[in-house]
Amino acid sequence: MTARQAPRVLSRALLFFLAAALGACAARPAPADHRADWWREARFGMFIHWGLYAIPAGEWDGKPAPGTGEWIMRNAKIPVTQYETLKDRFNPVNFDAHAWARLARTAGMKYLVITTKHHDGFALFDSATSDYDVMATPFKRDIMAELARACRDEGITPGWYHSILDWHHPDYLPRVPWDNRPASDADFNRYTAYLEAQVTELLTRYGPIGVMWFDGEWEDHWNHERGKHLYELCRRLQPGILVNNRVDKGRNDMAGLDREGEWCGDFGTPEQEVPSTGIPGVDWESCMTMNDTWGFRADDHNWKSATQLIRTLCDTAGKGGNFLLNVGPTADGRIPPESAERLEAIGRWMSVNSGAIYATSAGPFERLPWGRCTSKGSTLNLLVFDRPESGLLTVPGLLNDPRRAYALAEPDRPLRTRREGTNVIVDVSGVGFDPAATVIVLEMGSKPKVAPLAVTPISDTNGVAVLTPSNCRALPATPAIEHIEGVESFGYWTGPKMAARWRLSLPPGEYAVTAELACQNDSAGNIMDASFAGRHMLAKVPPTGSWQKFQTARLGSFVLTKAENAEFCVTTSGGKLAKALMNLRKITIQRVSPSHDKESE
Ligand code: FHN
Repeated sequence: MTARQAPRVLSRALLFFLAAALGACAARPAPADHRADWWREARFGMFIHWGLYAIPAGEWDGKPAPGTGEWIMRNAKIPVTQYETLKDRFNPVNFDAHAWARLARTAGMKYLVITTKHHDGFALFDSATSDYDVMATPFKRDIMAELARACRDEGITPGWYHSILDWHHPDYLPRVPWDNRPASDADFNRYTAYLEAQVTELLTRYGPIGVMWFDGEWEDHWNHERGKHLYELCRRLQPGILVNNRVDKGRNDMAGLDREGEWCGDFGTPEQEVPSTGIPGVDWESCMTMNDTWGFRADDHNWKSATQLIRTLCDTAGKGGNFLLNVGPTADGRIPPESAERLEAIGRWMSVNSGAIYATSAGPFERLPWGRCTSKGSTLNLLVFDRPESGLLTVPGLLNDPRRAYALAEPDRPLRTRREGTNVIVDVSGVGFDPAATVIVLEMGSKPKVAPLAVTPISDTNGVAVLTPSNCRALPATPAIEHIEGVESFGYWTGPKMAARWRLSLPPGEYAVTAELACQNDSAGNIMDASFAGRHMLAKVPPTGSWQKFQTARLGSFVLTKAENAEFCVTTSGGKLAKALMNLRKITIQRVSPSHDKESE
């Protein structure tokens, strides 16, 4: 812990203990709070989206419905009374809780989070508070009870997903647009009591639960006060439980980490993406589908490969986060074969390499050209995606020498290493490479010392530097990187301290700076601060019509009288930010006229 972090961690620990004493929710489990130890060590879990929506499986009235399978009620505009008749057809005769838990275990997953109720309001457990549950179906078996038991038999920690949003319950607000039940009959306090009653059932009837994974917190009737009350309920019922940040209102949309401020929830929940950097001291878990849908769609064949999924696991662990990988079972209770095949392949990889994933922390490198890295004490696990053609693996910026190097799959065969300046070179020519990722272990014997990322040089030929998310520094507080029309851009820029940074070396000259940015009109007007080598350019972010409509804006200019090797940084000026700063696709720095270098005069 650096001195800079100490006050923050100390205050967080103090906050946590104060909060625990007062029954308030803490923003994050302080390091002294060991609730999350098992979860941090687990690194890998199974997400299961299962419910009535698996019956239509993405099709309604003979037509494919837009969107993901579990949203069919909303996306196909199915009236409540029509959708709820699906319960009369829910009879998953092939459901085998032990087979599901065993598949998770053999894949190397340590916990499992299943939808106890999704947005459609249907409960997969025997709820005393509702007739809209699994006991009202031909199946008449409590799925949560069977799965909790099977998880424990297989050594998997059970977790519950539960949706705050509910398109079925008459007291939930807002109504979905085509729901003609009068909103005046709804009482959202009564709905909140119902929600808390079901959560109480889930946390008092099925034994110890590892995680309460809330979702659907984004609509307006749900607020911080309700989220805080729900978080405290979960902690009262099971003090050791972890509750995700979607219990409250602090989530930064799909980027998943919290906006500034003290919000309830023990970990951030990036969705369908991995944050560009890990954030020291923040617990987060990326949840992801194997194809494009959470709930089963018969027509979704866009499966990610096992290699992609293994590399995503390496990416999340390498940045100090967890990976929650989804399966969407069919209506009759089967895990789709494409999902099972991928999980078995991941399991084969984990059977050799789990030591580089479980109980690890983020690696010390900002970026690695050939893969990722996790650390465990003074040991580095290099997760190599791309085999070096020369047979020599360059570990950039590693300033102290490893005591021993070997492939995790061949621990008895030491690998030769040597030093080249600030780099360590490992001879991996004889290593049998796994096409997904090969783990090369460096036993350092002491804390690894790593030099800052090498400078990213500007192109000297035409005096233009183009700064993008792909060549930015991977530092904490970097905004999330999303893809808009297939192009990377910084997004969810909602934190006043968020900043995009690049290493640049520029020769003397006068430079004009422009930005390709997008900003929804109601968020425009914040002041961005672009700086390089002590020169600051302040510019008001213009409205461009939407977060997807990019335009080029002039930021200003600066003069260098001598060559400068420094950081180019874009952030919010003065730390004052309303809503979000902008989406930023690139910064262009154009030399408009050379000027003399004083040293050369
Ligand atoms: O709307 C849900 C969606 O159906 C799915 O459950 C994902 C999984 O994290 N969460 C919400 C979308 O962010």
